Amino acid sequence: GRQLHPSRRRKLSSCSSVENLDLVTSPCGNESRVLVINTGGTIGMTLHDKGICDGLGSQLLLTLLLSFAVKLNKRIIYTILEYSPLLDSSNMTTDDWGHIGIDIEKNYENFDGFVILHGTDTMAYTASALSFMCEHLGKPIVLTGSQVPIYELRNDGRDNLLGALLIAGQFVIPEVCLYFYNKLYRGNRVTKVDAGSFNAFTSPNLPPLATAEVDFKINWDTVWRANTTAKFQVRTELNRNVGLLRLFPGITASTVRAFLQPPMQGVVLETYGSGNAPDNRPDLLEELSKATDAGVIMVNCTQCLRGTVSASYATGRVLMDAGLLAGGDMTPEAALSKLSYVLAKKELTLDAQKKMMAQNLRGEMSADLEGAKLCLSDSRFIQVIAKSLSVSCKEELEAIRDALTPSLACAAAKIGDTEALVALKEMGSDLRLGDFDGRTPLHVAACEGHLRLVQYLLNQGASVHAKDRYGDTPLCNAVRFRHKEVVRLLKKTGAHFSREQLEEAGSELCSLAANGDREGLDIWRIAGADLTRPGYDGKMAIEVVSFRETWSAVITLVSSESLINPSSSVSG
Ligand code: ASN
Repeated sequence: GRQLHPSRRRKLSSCSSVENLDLVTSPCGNESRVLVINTGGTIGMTLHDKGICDGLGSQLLLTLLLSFAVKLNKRIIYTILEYSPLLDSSNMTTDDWGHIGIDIEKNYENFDGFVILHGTDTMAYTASALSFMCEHLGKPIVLTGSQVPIYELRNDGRDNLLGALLIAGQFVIPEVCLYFYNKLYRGNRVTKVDAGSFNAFTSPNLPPLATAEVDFKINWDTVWRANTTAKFQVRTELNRNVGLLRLFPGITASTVRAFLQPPMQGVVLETYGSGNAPDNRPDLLEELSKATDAGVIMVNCTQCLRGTVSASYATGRVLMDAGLLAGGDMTPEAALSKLSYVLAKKELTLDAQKKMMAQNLRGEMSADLEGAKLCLSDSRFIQVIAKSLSVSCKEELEAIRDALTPSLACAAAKIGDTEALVALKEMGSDLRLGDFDGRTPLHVAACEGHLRLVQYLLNQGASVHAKDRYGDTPLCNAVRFRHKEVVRLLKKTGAHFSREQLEEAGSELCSLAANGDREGLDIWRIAGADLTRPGYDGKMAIEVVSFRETWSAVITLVSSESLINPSSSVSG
């Protein structure tokens, strides 16, 4: 059975052959699942007399893709959820963002990644909004679409879709991203810059997260690291009383006044250059001050495509004086949707909302990192290695670092040496990376039960969804080695078993029950296993508790909330 929750607006693609597609099969047991949500846009449209309209549906999209032969060492299963009606993205509203958010939340635990097919016109807005709405995201969400419908001979839809599908199925990039024309961008950094080119998007202030050449090159240093141990959730409430106001020479105070009237609560002011506005226009500045005094949150973003607002010009300072917040290098799309998200948090005071607006929440603005980055050559460790191998150039040093440090980090995690991990991190190593078997320091720390270290790694952005070459996550490891507190912490951070793991758990549970292994059963329960899941012979764990064994196993099973009919099972 599908785990999807169709509603009136959303339905699964009606063709069952498309519902689950194995893009690649391989002898390796490692497998991942991707949910494709088709919202509409040019990518699936056909040409009619009246112009481009109508959705072709996901069936054709994926049928086209099946002609691709891809060589991967894992199997990716795609499931499609198609909205009805399919929308041109110009027709989308904040409600549609909410629907997408709800669908991702409902299906979060059943999939390793998500692809959203979307029209290009407002894709940057949707990507920005989803990036804020998705709190504590641990899996990739990749938006894509195309300039030319996929059914046309020359089109960009096929490449964009295939790239997005492969990225979402292969890499744990815990961000809302946008994939277009061979590049993966952070969703809240993009803007549409070209109506007639396949290269329609750019990310002016942040390099791409990945590029698709012969291989995908992931820029792991840029990928966002979650730094909390909280579970994924989607905030669908958004405040619609927000707006974008672009300054232009000669703008009148009455235009500004009219724009800032209630119920306006949040405004992105698009200013000149590095955040400048006229400092010889008291009438204008007064309108802005009046609005901020009345509680409207105003953010200063530049009209320039690239660059950041700075307070070094007098013409920029006047806006600070008028109560505007500096928007750094945020795109107007990101600033607007951030306002919409923050203003909907009614539990926060106005000051707390302003503070939140000024913070970097999802990598939407660059932090001032001056002096914060430790140079690779500062590291004693690297210096010693570099000397003994007689290398000196930065690229060689980095290659050595990247080859050695994942294994070193795993070794440090094994013995619970947080200091060694801190040192490795300071010299630029990425603690999220896996060794030759795809085992990350978090896997190792989970096996060993080093709770503090697990917490540290999670704070450093380690992914609870990382799979080693055997398909095991840190949660599987912690359960296997029975580290209850680690299991609790990983669960709290959003770790969960995959659908297959849950399906296969029945036999393991039965064998634990047969041995009267209460502790074993208990840890599976904490980790989220369903204790009523039957084993390979159709029996539930409760039915195989041996008479010889203690009653404790029975007690564990009976006290499990998930047990359907405890009284009849026990009395039997
Ligand atoms: N109008 C279309 C849309 O945004 C443009 C496209 O997808 N290329 O839905």
